Amino acid sequence: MQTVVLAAGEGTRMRPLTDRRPKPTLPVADRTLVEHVVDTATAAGASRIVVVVGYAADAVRGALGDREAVEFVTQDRQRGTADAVRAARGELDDAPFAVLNGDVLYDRGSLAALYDAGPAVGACRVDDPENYGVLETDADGHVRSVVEKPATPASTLVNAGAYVFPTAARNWLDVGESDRGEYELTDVLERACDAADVRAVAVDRWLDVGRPWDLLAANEWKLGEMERRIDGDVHPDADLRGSVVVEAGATVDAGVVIEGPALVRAGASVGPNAYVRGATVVGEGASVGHAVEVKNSVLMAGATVGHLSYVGDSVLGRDVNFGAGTTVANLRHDDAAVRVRVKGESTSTGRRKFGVVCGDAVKTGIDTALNAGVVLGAGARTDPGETVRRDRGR
Ligand code: TTP
Repeated sequence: MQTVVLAAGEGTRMRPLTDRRPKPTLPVADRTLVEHVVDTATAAGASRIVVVVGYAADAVRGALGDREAVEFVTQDRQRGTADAVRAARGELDDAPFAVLNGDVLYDRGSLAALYDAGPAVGACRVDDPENYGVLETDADGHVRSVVEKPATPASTLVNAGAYVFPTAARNWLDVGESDRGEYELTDVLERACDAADVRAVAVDRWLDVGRPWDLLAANEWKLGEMERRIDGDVHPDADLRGSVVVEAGATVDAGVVIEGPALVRAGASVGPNAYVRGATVVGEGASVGHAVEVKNSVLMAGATVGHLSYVGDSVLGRDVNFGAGTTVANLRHDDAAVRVRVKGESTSTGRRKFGVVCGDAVKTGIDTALNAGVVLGAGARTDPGETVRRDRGR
């Protein structure tokens, strides 16, 4: 099945992590987000993959450059998902085609079922359908309508953003502008539902990686699929428990405890006497110092956490430098879900435990305390001994 992967967006809700790179190139376990999408599609039966690039196109091309089945087309301006597929139209063979978002993870089995089903849309049951495109189906499981974010949803079945369109849909991409000024693929889907029997195919597992805390969930998922592998230099007094991966060129020093799933990437160093646990990635060349605890966090390449620090449920961008004794709070006194500002709006992460988000090259002074939900923009600084309660440098 020829497959179009949409990867031209900027990922504004993911800022500041996308200030210096496009969202599809954010790290998820041992590769980038868009590599997972492409690799899962290939494993599910995608024959050729046309990736639509736009914002920071070279970075996306670079991430996927060595995959033979992949071709690229450019969407000049990000004017919507139907417009993005339009950019790929000239490359499509005269045959049905699939469309996947470059920032949504699916399980392989569900994608394979979607590919087999003919005209189809991936569908999921959710508790809050009013936040999604709601699918109305008939008794045979065919989609009758798609309603975007309805006040009173007709069902709990929602559009999971994966489609197989019939050949003729190449001619249905020229939809009108939507109320929010975009050319939307859901309008193409509506047209397909009118013209053909479009099946709703249940998706077992999917994850839309839109906000910073979704990146933690994405890493939790993909780290959980990794098998234990120790290729790096591990001191005999270190204790690696469960599915821990230490890549060649990484160092784990004496007295370190790592509880899997965890990944220590090439060139990284951990310890001595550090504690790493719960779905953590220590990125390429990153450093976790003496007596540091890191829990359920993503440390991107080159990030350094100085001695006697604590990092929990957090995302640290490239080359972040935490001064010694930096402490992250990841739980509120009232036990409510931690909130984070996304595009200026306070938004619930839905997580009781969530720490901080740091853009690239943030530096904290020694003994900085960072409150739960704080976001530090790329290059932001804190003073020694400072308690940071509000976002900075965004
Ligand atoms: P969105 O999630 O709507 O956009 P985005 O990824 O840029 O993120 P944000 O809303 O935070 O700014 O897009 C869904 C997918 O479609 C995503 O993989 C990007 C892709 N896309 C394009 O390729 N071209 C476009 O014009 C748009 C709007 C999205």
